[in-house]
Amino acid sequence: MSTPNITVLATGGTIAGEADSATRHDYRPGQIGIEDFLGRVETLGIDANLSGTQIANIGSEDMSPAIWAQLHKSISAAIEDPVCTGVIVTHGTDTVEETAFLLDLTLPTIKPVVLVGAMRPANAVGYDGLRNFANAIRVAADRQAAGRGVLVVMGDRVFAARDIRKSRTRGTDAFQGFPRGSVGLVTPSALDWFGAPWRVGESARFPFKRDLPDVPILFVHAGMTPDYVDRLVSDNTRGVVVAGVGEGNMPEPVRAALVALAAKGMPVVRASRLDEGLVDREPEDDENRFVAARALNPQKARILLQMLIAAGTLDPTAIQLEYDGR
Ligand code: DAS
Repeated sequence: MSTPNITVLATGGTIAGEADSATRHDYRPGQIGIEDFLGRVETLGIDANLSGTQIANIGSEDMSPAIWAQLHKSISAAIEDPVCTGVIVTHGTDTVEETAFLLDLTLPTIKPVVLVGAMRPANAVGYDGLRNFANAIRVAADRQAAGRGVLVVMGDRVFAARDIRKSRTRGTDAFQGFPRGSVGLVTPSALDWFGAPWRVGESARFPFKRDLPDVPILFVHAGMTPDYVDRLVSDNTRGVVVAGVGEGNMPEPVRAALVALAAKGMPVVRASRLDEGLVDREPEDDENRFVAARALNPQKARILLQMLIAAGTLDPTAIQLEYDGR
């Protein structure tokens, strides 16, 4: 195999974070610049040409549409560059699932695009960033990665953007896939895929748009009253995602308030606040004009709804088809 040419786009996060000592719990994400980081990677002696660009250096809680726009532009340019074999994006772990899913919806599946992060800062004992990055190189250099959409590499596992979710606040085993688990296992010296690529050569499902419509998430809890809906929805709101209890459920008065919004043409998607919350359609959804999020968690259901509304898709039946699809 010839030496792969990988474009590395850095956005910050714990993988580029530093603490005051190797054992302190508190640290600052986004401290190490891309040149410094790639210098550390070089010491691993991996056979790959890496060219880095600093897109941002933030904790991913501050990820924004402006940074997404820059990232999308840089990845698109790299994908079109015949020299580039694959792309790696370093990213904080808190919102990596949202960035990965947004990119998955708006990039073609021609070359591998792999997001990677770390749970421990660069100078912490047991730093996982370099290993995760070495694994990401292995994935980004693999031709078979290309038809699997945007991927995320964490803790020796490869996840598809649609499935991945951060499920733990601590420890290096902090991610899970749902409804599929991981789609591959990776180490710096081996890569095993579970199954064949499924979206080979497909074009982007949605055009990238920096300005997406306002779609808030209503996090349901016991004792919720309908005035929460009024407080959440403003004149700018174009759709609502419900992080419902159980299988996308909510108190009856809250449901009635949302039915009134849906009757006026505002898309309402029922997701679940549970970590593995598959939400199917229920008989009342037809009459209520509600959509079921299926396996997407609320934060991903929100991104898909923003894309659909931006594309002018407002009909609940048409929206449902997108949530049913892969
Ligand atoms: N500080 C968080 C972030 O940037 C955590 C992390 O990267 O692990 O998302």
